[in-house]
Order: sequence, then structure tokens, then C-alpha cells
Amino acid sequence: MRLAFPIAAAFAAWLALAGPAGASEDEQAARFRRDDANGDGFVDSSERQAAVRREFDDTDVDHDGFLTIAEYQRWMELHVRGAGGRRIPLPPAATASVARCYFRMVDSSGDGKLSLAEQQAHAERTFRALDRDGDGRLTLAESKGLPDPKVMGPSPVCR
Ligand SMILES: [Ca+2]
Ligand SMILES: [Ca+2]
Ligand SMILES: [Ca+2]
Repeated sequence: MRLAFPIAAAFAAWLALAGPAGASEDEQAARFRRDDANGDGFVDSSERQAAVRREFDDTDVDHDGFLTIAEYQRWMELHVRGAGGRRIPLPPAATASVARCYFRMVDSSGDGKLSLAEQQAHAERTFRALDRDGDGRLTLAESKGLPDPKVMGPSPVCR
């Protein structure tokens, strides 16, 4: 359990920030409804990208246009939830390792910070990996599914 925690948290946090899925069922459905701005029961790519922009602005506490590991850790402490929406106690060492892992995956320029463009590129990849029938929009069920690894590419090894 102890050993598995950082990987499970990495996965949960990665999905929570980058895709429509969150840690708990309720949170997933609530997020889906929030993302579905026109209320048609589907989340399309532009609705997802608008949500990514809002999440980016919330996470970028100093508003310099980049997310640092510390800003991302703070976001996780505030938003990662377990079953039933309960807060999970996240030791700083765990959030730091999850953040480093996430940054390895998303920071394509390798400068140690995430730009909005990098977050959006990652969100778009995740969106395509979740859109199993390829119709360009996600149903709630698709948004709760696992991203297609063939579309997503290999996940970084986190420790
Ligand atoms: Ca919609
Ligand atoms: Ca910042
Ligand atoms: Ca679809």
C-alpha cells in the first residue's frame, strides 16, 4: 500500500488535471458537467480546452504564465480527492514525486515549468486517447475510461 501510493496518486492527479476523469465517481460526473459548457451531454475538445485554461489560471498562483512544481504540488493538495470526495493527506514528498513525474510527461520544452501550450497539448492527447469511438467528443462513460495507451504513448516511470 505504501509503495503503491505514489503511482496511484500520480495517475489520479494526472487524470484530474489533464483529463476529465477525477479520483471519485461523484467528482468525475461533476467535472464532466462543469466541462460540458453547452450542456449537450458531451464534452468536445474546445470545451475541454476552455476547462484546461481555467485550471491553468487557478494553478498559476503567481500569474507568470508558467506552472512550477511547487504550484502544481499546491494544486494537488487542494484538489486531489479520494473516494466519496474525501481529502487524501498528501505528504510533500509524495506530491513532489508525482509533480516531477507529471512534468516529465508534459514539459516538452524541458525547462522545468509548464506553459499553457504544453498543458493544452497534453490535454488534447489525453482527449484523443479517451475518445474511444473517435467522434471528437467525450461521453461521460468515455471520460471515465482509461486513455488508450496507443494514442497516449508510454507513461514515464515514476518513483
Ligand atoms: Ca458539450
Ligand atoms: Ca507560475
Ligand atoms: Ca466519443
